[in-house]
Amino acid sequence: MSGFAITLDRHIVDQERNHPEATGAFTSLLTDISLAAKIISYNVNKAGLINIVGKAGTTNIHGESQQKLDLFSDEIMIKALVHGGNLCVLASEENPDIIPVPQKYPLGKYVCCFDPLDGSSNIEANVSIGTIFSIYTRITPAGHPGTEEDLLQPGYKQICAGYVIYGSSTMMVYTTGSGVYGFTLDPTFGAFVLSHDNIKTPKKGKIYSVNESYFDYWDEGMKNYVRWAKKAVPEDGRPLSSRYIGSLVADFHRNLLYGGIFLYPADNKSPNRKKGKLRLLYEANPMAFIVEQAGGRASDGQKRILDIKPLELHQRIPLIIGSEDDVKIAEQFIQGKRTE
Ligand code: AHM
Ligand code: MG
Repeated sequence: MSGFAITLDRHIVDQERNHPEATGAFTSLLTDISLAAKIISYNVNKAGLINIVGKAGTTNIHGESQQKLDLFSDEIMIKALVHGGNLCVLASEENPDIIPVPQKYPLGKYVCCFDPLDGSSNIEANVSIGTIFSIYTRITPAGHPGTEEDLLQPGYKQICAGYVIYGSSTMMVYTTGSGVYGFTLDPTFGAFVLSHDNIKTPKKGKIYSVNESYFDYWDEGMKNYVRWAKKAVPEDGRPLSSRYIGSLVADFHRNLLYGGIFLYPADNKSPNRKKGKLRLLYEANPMAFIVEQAGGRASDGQKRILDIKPLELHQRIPLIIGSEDDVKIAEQFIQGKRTE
């Protein structure tokens, strides 16, 4: 290897240097997130060996059964992030309410939303899962605890978003609004090392990722899009290939690198799925920020995800995300502007 490996810590410092007003708090916050990621990664890797897989016997606000590793990861994220004096309030997919910073710690100017362990229903099958996070600057006055208002900002106000994928290797992918960078955890010395510089997603892909078992519950536009995607028209690259892991971080990461589209639309399977399944704050917004920075596109089928003003912490949103051309075509079908 020529030169010195670029570690995540070094990369973050370089990014912060581009902002003369920066105080180092942002670097410190991302370092805390990467520490939590290493601890979660270590435990995910040895999950089968210790009594940490399986259901915890509780459900979250969405009525979904919580896994022991969900709760463990949630606790690790909170403990790693609240002590540093960088945050004023947090929100997690696994917690019904906002998470205040305990009084014994100083308050900071940032706000963090996260999904501690996305795709956790796949844990026992050893499928890749991940942690997703999103950072904003507070909008309420400094010196007081942050409020829900700080957390309910539209996605375009994110100053940073990222995910950690616990796969065949552990990777962190993040953006601060000037490109997308991927770092692989080198287990020999415990550092994330730059492995994917300035990631750009292909303008058009060959993959569509969707849980097609909900086909009968979709509206006609969505059905027409999937009919179109699977139709054999070799001259325009169809049929697209179907790939669906059922773990957003893994499906998104593959499509980001190879090109393609991921869809989790609304369906009428049950009343709480009228806006899809995925959450705006913890899943859609961070992934939308990343994909746009990589040259892709994200919408709910009608509007850009990043322009949507959240109304509640656990708001669900249909998510159509990936290569620009593919997402544009899906939007045309969903909006009824084309049927074939
Ligand atoms: P989770 O946050 O409870 O893990 O749920 C989100 C996951 C995503 O990772 C994935 O894209 C989706 O749920 C899969 O849902 P389905 O099983 O309905 O296809
Ligand atoms: Mg999730």
